[in-house]
Amino acid sequence: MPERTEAETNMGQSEVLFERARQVIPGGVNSPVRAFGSVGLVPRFIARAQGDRIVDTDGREYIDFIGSWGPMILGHAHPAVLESVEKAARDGLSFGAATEREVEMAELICSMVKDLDMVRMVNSGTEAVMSAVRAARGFTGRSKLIKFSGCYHGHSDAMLVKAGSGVLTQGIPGSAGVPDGCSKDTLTANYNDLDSVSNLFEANPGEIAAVIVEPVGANMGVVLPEEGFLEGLRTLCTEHGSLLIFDEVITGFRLAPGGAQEYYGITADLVTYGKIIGGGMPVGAYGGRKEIMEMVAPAGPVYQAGTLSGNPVAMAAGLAQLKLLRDTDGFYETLNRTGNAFFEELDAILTQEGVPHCLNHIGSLGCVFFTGETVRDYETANTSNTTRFADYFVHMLDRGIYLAPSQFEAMFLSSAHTEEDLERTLDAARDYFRKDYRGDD
Ligand code: KE4
Repeated sequence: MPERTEAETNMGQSEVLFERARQVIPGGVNSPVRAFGSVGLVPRFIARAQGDRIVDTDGREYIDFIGSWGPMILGHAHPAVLESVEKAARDGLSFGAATEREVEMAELICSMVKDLDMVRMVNSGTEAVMSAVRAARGFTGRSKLIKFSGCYHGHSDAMLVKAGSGVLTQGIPGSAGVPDGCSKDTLTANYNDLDSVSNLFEANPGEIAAVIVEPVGANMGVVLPEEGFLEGLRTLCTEHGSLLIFDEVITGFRLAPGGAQEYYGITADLVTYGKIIGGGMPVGAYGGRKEIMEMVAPAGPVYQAGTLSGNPVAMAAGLAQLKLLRDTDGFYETLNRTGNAFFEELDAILTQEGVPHCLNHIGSLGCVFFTGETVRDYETANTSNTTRFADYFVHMLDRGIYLAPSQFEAMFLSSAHTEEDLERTLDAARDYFRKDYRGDD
């Protein structure tokens, strides 16, 4: 029996909770990526978090590089966000009626994103994408959709075709329970391969409602758009009368106040948001120019609804977070500079220790692939040595560094990550790669 690592030994309360959870929750978790399946460990059950730290139910503290998969760009339990939530909650949790905070939220988002006329609040990124696709189909009168292998756009039926994130982590092409009728109109192209997109347009003339893309792939690990890729999608969609949908559930309000649209200087026809705009509460949104968004009920014939959409407490969290991002001088310059420096240093360690790797990063998002290939799409992402990744993950967890428990996710930095904690993380990585690759003890 191989010796158990500290991570395997220190399971304690998480193991007890996981055993209980598996009796009453499928797989013991409410989202597959939390299950630690691909790294072969009992998932850590988290008790609380503050800043860049999370604490598990055994009282063990970690430097957190998941940040709830993106929302915690200011770090956990930011006082201004908590205060805003507490204040809103005292006035009631939900009314099922219009509130001022929803108007303020829509105005704030539209003021931060150039050319965005209108948004509709929903409760998750999945809902945002599902609704944006429906609006695109309603606006164009067309049915077909192009997505990219390895991109993940939530779990609505039409999106579970060669998807990323947990689908890719589990190595499954899609999902059971999705009838052909729901996915036959979803065509898949290759990321960073404009020919694969134009071929689909040529083969389906006048039938493509939209192209949906993660402007930075962050669900097959991090994969950056190559020069001309996003511009090419913009041109193809315009030429063919199709809508370009930027799924900015991760990149929105992370790369820049205006997200990837601002960062790359490209205007999509529809954009989806989630994560950061909720400040940690369940929020999603989709938006675009007025002529498209006024297709959405009750203004137009595209139906979409939600009991808790625009929930006042969730709006309070999102408003507090977005206002801090907008009003903090140099926030994005500082965060992106810190992120670039951190990932460049990690890259240098891997290179210095002679580790075959590809480290893709942009601002506060990054990912290490254990492959000698340049990772530029789903196929090359899949050349990564996931066994090596799992070993690296366990080592880092033992050293109190909480990475995403899957090769096909991203590391998320926040403004709460201290220089000291980033240095500690680099030291842990240096030890691993030196020990593991050089045999040093
Ligand atoms: P949610 O429905 O999970 O709020 O958002 C779906 C979604 C849509 N679009 C993009 C680009 C996304 O990254 C996501 C969700 N991201 C994953 C992490 N890779 C959520 C984590 C999870 O599934 O638990």
